[in-house]
Amino acid sequence: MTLIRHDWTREEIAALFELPFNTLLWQAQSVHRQHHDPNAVQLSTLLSIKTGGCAENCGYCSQSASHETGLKASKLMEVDEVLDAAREAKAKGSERFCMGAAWRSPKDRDMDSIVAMIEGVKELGLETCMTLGMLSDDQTGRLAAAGLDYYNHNLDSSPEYYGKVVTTRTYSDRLETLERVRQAGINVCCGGIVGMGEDRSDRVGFLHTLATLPEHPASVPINALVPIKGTPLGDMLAGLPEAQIDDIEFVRTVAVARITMPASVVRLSAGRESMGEATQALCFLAGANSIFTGDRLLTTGNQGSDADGKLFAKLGLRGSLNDTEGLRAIAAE
Ligand code: SAM
Ligand code: DTB
Ligand code: SF4
Repeated sequence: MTLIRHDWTREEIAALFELPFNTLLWQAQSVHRQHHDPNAVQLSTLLSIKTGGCAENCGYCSQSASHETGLKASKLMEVDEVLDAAREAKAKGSERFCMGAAWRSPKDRDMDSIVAMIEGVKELGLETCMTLGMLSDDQTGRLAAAGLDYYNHNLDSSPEYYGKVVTTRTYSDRLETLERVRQAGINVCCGGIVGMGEDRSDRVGFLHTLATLPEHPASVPINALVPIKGTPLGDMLAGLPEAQIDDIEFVRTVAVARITMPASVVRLSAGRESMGEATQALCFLAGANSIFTGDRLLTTGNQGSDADGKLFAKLGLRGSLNDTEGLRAIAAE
């Protein structure tokens, strides 16, 4: 087993990015095989349980009240509606149900419904994940007591680039919630977005932050920016197409995440719809072992199960019911 390190330097991570592509992929695949089944991919399904009208101003997001994206805001969904969607996700083979709310942080009055959603989804035999924004100690305790399996809270970029992405909160705010979640014993899901106009040194800084956390996140989503009209970053990309992440650079980012966080499950997340099959196949070779299934992410489209089924058949991949080895390795650190 490769050693799980938390003392990566930026120079070491930059040097990984600079390796010849074949060497990088070989290293990533070697690390991957020591910690994970190389042909199993964890399957998660997303649902937006509360859409739009968010007080934060994340430059990529369709759901911020600061951006004119034409998205209709809605209230928190009823528990029964959420459970219907979870049942459907399970019937389609998904293993984890990820519920996202467009909040800066939850209101205490919403917590009873949130707890009921977690308990109900767990009863269906699915793993649960929530992403609700910043949490207080009390709210984190309630999520843990309800048995929440994962909390998603992304760092999104390097600390230096963060001010270009969002100004209504700081990187330290994010780190604080992540620490609360970790201390409460909930698995951390934390990653970010590439293709926001950042350069490679920002991608190095982003992965460096993740790989030097006290514990590596159990799950690391790597999103490619989905450009949304009316958002600052979506509009930036429309006027500057060369800022779009290059496919090979995206695969490199996945490979470096795999090498620096060997036991984590790395998710090939938003942006798959505009990636060809060959790029996705390279991501799996580079160590990605999770995807979002279904034809919706939160507010935008996703590749959908027909295309996924075809791709998995071509590549001989299968859904993994629980990558327990990766999780055990993190727990044993
Ligand atoms: N409000 C919560 C929060 O910010 O933590 C949860 C929902 S938020 C939509 C979850 C994550 O989705 C963001 O941190 C970001 O990484 C990702 N995301 C949102 N919009 C995206 C886009 N247009 N392209 C790629 N990733 C996106
Ligand atoms: C993550 O890293 N990506 C997911 C999930 N965590 C919550 C969200 C992707 C959202 C893509 C844009 C949208 O559909 O609004
Ligand atoms: Fe709100 Fe989350 Fe969107 Fe930021 S990413 S605007 S916090 S929903």
